[in-house]
Amino acid sequence: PQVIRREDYTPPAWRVPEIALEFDLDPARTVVRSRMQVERAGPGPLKLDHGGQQIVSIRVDGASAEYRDEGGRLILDLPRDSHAIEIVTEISPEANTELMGLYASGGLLCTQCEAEGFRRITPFPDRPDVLSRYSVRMTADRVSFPVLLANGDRVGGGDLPGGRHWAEWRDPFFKPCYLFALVAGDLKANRDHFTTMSGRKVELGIWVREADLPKTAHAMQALKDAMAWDERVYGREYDLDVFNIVAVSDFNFGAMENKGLNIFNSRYILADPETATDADFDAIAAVVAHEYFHNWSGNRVTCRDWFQLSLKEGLTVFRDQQFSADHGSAAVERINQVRMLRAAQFQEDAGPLAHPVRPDSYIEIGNFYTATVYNKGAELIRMMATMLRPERFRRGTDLYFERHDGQAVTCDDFVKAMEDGGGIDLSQFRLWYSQAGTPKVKATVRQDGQDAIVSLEQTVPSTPGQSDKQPMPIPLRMALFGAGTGAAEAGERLVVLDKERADIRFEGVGEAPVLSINRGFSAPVIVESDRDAAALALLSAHDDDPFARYEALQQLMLDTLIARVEAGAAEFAPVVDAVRLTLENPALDKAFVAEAVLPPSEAFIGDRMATVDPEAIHQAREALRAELGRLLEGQWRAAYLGSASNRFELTPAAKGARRLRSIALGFLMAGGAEDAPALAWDQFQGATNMTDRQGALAVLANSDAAQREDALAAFYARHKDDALVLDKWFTTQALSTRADALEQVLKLSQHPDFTLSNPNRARSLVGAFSANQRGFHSGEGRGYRFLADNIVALDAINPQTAAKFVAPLGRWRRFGETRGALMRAELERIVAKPGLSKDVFEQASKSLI
Ligand code: DPP
Ligand code: ZN
Repeated sequence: PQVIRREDYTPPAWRVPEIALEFDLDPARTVVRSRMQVERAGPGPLKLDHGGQQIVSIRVDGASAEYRDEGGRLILDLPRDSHAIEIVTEISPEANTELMGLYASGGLLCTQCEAEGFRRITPFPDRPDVLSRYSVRMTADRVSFPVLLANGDRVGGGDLPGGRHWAEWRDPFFKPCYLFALVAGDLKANRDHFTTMSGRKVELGIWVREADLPKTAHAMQALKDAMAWDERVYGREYDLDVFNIVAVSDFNFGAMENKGLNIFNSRYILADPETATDADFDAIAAVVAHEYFHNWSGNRVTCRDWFQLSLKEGLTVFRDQQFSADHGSAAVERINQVRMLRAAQFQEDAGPLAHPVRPDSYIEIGNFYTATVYNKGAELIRMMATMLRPERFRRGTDLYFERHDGQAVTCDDFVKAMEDGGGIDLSQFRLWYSQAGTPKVKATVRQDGQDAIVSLEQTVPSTPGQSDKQPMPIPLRMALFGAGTGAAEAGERLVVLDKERADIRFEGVGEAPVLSINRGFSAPVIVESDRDAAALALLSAHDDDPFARYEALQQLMLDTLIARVEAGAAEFAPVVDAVRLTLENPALDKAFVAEAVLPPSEAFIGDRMATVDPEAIHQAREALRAELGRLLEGQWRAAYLGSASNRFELTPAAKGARRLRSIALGFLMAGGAEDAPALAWDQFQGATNMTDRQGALAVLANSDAAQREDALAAFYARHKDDALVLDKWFTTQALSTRADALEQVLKLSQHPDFTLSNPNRARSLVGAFSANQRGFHSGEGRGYRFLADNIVALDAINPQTAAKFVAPLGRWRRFGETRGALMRAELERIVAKPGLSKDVFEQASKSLI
């Protein structure tokens, strides 16, 4: 397959200022007529990407035209500087299992065009730097498809003979074709409105199947909150008279920011207390906000080419993170963001698929919707914001939006706007966009008379294709605390480590102070320090930065668990004491306590070890959980009973209480409290909301309790008709920490409700299981074979989603010789498969290197 390189970028030879599309919609056979006005922008023929659909006719200025087909591209040599092109094609939405382009989902017809799906609808220069004004006319059966939606505003519609009807939409804004969307179906709207800061009224609609209407209130509130927030925090106002969202059940991504017509995976819209957990509610608000924010960071200002994907995604993730922090517990939000970054992005950065935030090459762009582009990209924006401080950061974003409105630009254009608007030199900072790999910072403290000197040293590891790295500017928020007292010795300072080494002097501090570093996780790096258990315990009890406090306890647990795995023994006492103090500290809120007392995940422990022994890690972590459960039984019981709720509320306090309740239950179970299984069963049975019910189910599913089977069966019986909840049933079992998880998963893959053709369901079992470190690596390679079999099977249906499942096999170097060889063998088997998609080929072949 062909490799696309960033350095080969050339501007398009032809612009397409206007396009009028006509869809004669039918699930089996849809006719698409495209009329484009094209204008020459440079030398060369007109190149139209196409997705292999049937071409009925191509006419240039009214006459049938000559064209050649060069590997998926139609080439038209055009004599003049401006032409009218008309193309008629035929597509079959119901045969489209890739879910890219126009496809059918649960009786609806809908589109997904990012990144390169538009070409599967009609031949077009399918690249984000070709901006057009769209008008869209749809005709369809009136009974099956009473609602017809597209981007922009509805400008007309009416009935037609033969039981059909039509509607026409126009979008006044220039946009790239990846933001095109249409939806046809039997949908009902939750309608509301929002008045913008300049007093314009915007009609809002969330379109779902009628039965799902009661589950749209939370998403609607999130949308209105997001609209108000973007005005307040970034000065960004919405620009059309309508904003529609549609929920569909078959979707490759989480959601899509099409101009004025967002299309969502239903899991990020539908929620009520009976079927959605608190985490689901939070994810819905975050994704609704994310897609809405794209209207400026992505749509008004878009990407020049797909190498610049982080321009819109990194910035928009950062914006949705800020939104979530402002609407909940900022500390817990940050903890969750970092947990996610470490679980997905640090692993990616440390493996064969490592790539810079702005990649240099790809085979299939679908493979670059990654944690690096999204989440590390967001951390880059955060570092700039930290160095600039809020006011100058805002001047930078104002300049960015003003300067580039209506343009398709690069990551470098964003950085330049930050420099010009914020007044800062970011020349060296640009390395963060081009160098892959997670930097390591070594930090040590020594005394120098009355002063303390913090010595910092950075290294950036080599990654595939990048061996020689330069030092990057790393903004580190740090402070010092008195060793005996825990009192602040030196107030917080922002130090930018921009060389390989630096010594930072803190003047006039007491004896042997304790270093608090990377507070708030100010930089996406791994810090290695020589802080011992006592120092970490001190920070865990006294640090005034909540993230640093969380981090200290995590580090203490991590050091302890690694020592346990490596040396076979380690003192648990310091961890037990630190957890006790955290549980007994009345100044801490429950949401924070719940996150702080959780030991690092098995995968995260593995990431810090040279060779991962999943079973040893599991045993060590379980031993710690058992000890904590046993020795702090009274505290867990108090936390459990003190967190009962009688009324469902979505406040941070109520959510924190529910979280702590299920975590306390888990520790009581781990500690072997005799009544724990009964408590779990009672919580499961008596739950008035999904958070409590699933929390109890997970505790039981991980246990040998007699109630386990009953709980799983009851959950299934109660929710079997709700696909999103049934996904949870699969996931809970796929993530089970029990020794038989693999056997259970193999069985579940034969369950009548399991299917690969729905991406959510595929992810709920296959994707979830590959993240279960103990289960996936058990069974002498049978877990690997299960994953590979499913990748190959799914590749025939939906290559983009299949390719997302490859990464866990690519971690073969980390799991020792025996496991490594078995993992490699599966990758080789995948690569050898005839007819493999380029999506899976790229991920599997790169994973072998
Ligand atoms: N652009 C989408 C998002 O991340 C993904 N297709 O919002
Ligand atoms: Zn996005």
